[in-house]
Amino acid sequence: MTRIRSAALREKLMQAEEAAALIPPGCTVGMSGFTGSGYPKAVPQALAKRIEEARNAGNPFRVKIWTGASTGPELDGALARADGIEFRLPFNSDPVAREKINKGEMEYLDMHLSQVAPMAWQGFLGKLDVALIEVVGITEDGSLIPSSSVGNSKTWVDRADKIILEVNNWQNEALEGVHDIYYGTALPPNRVPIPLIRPDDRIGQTTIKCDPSKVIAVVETNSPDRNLPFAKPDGTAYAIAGHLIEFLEHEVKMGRLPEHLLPIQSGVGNIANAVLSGLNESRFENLTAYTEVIQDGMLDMLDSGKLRLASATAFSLSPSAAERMNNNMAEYRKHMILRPQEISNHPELVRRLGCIAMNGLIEADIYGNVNSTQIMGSRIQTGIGGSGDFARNAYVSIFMTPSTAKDGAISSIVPLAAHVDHITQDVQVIVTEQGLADLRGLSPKQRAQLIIENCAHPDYKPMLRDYYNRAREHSYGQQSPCLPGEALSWHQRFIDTGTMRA
Ligand code: 0RQ
Repeated sequence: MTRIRSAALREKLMQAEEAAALIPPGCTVGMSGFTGSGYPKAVPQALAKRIEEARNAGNPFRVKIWTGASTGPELDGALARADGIEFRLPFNSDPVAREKINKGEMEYLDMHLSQVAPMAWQGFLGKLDVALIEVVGITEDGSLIPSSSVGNSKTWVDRADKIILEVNNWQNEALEGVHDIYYGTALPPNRVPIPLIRPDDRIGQTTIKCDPSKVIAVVETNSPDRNLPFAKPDGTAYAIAGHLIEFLEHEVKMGRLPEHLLPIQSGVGNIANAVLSGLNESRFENLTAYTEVIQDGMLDMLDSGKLRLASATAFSLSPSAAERMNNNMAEYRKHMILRPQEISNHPELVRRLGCIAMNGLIEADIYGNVNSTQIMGSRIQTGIGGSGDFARNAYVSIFMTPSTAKDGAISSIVPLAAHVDHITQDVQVIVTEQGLADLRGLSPKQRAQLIIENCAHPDYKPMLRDYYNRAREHSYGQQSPCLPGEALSWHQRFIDTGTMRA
């Protein structure tokens, strides 16, 4: 049976090339997709081809792209390679797009993911011309069944002048019913509390409402989500996970966390994924997740039964895990809810539920300010993503990282972060393979000593101690002792010599 149950929308069926031809040069396209799942695959590639042909014919054009978060090589990769993206928000992990951004050839707005939909509604982002959304199917009345991510799809469908749909036959139809699309958000002064009290609560409907008169094309596809595989957890990752689990066990013992913990949030990246593997082997059970993405590690926890329920906005799975999820959707769907990212990352809900936030970082300074995004202060890696949504509002906000990067040439603990995404007040625990620093209730100087002693790599610890001691002597003030002329010299040394080592 066709997945396009609406007869009216079946009439809009066409090839990807024909649909791409309906996207006007210079326009803004709001696409589905979040961390490599549920993004449109055929029309973006056809659009990239059209852009290349136009450039060869001497009529270059580019478009502005909004998404949920990162997508896949068929979208960001293809369009960036064609030099077709003028402006991009709110998150990217595609290597080609990253290179263009870091060369200054593409504008990129890196946003808190929970704020994208509200800001679009507030009118702060400008006009949205076209929504291009991957779905699992279309119901009789033209409502949309989202696929492996929800992201900002609801908002793009509501806000765009025109809509193009990709119905992906690869996605398992059992996804129908997994989603919870909440329609109760409003702009101030009419905003009301969001009625979600437990991670399991369903507060919306399973489909996205869609005005069929706005739909200009429907394209059928049959392609898997394509995400990068995670690095296999190594000794460093296991050591980080070990310190973290010991900390959580201690918190339970002290009566500061309940036996089954509180809903966990786990960020993107290899380290966050490895920590989930550690949790899967821990004594904790009957856990819940109120998080942004369901990664491989969470899938393993669902398999083992350690995780009772995962609420998220998307999957972020390696190719093999995506196949596993897709083939066993009928079982997994009993334990999952996918929501719009405005809700999965909502500060009100993160605070109410008391999420345990666990996110990766690029570098932290000795006072606990965290840089999640910009290497040496200027080169983007991915983006802040949802880490800020969770870190500021979490019950306990944990950041984790190997103590060095690039084979030891870079210390992840530095005198001063070269860029700050999370201020010290939003960072309560820092973990490296060296150890854990519980910063709660500590002043800046107390924090500095603990971070240096517990988290820094032995190669850099003497340098950090030396810097800190001299800052205690010579700093302009003694609240957060600092030597401004020297504090960023570690980064400059790396840029000049390829290592932070003195
Ligand atoms: O680079 O791939 O070239 O080798 O950064 O580093 O150690 O594999 O760590 O995969 O856990 O990612 C912060 C990027 C960590 C991630 C970050 C280089 C390192 C490597 C990856 P290579 P690792 P992870 C909600 C949460 C922001 C978004 C977020 C992230 C690459 O956690 O994107 O938290 N966070 N979202 O070599 C130079 C340093 C470095 C460094 C690492 N100090 N200097 N390079 N790297 N530290 C979910 C969502 O928002 C969707």
